[in-house]
Amino acid sequence: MQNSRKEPLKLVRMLKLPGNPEEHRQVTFLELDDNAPFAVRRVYWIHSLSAGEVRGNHAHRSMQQLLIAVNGSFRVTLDDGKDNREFTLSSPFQALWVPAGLWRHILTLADQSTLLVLASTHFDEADYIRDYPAFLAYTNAVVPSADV
Ligand code: T46
Repeated sequence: MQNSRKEPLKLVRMLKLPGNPEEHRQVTFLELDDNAPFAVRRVYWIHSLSAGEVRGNHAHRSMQQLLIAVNGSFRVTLDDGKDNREFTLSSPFQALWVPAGLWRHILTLADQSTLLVLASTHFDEADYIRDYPAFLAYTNAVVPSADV
């Protein structure tokens, strides 16, 4: 099993991306074979965001993601139905790996923020759980697995 549904909150990682952080000729890159924890099938970006704007408020059944604040900053809260962890995304040199099975709440902290998302699957509305009580029922129904 590629992505344990048992304790996905423990799998969350902030990855440091390679690049040139010097003031001139700044660049960040991600060699997909080496730096991505899954095969990337889709890329999208959420842009023109204003401070205080909230995105997310849903979970994915199977999709994994890397979240990168290419501009501005975000507070990302990940919730497994029992516990939660908060992360601040404020540098293009960071990527937050979000495994499947976590409720995400994404608060924009600065005007004109842009969040780049690398996803493990094509778009499929059936992969979303957009209702929190339904998410809690889903997490409680997960059969414990020894796989990671
Ligand atoms: C996520 C967070 C971080 C598509 O048709 N195709 C796509 O690839 C995407 C990403 C969205 N859509 C449609 C689905 C909705 O009707 O665009 C509309 C807005 O999407 P949503 O309300 O899900 O937007 P966010 O910003 O709350 O969530 C998005 C992603 O959907 C989601 O996977 O984890 O970014």
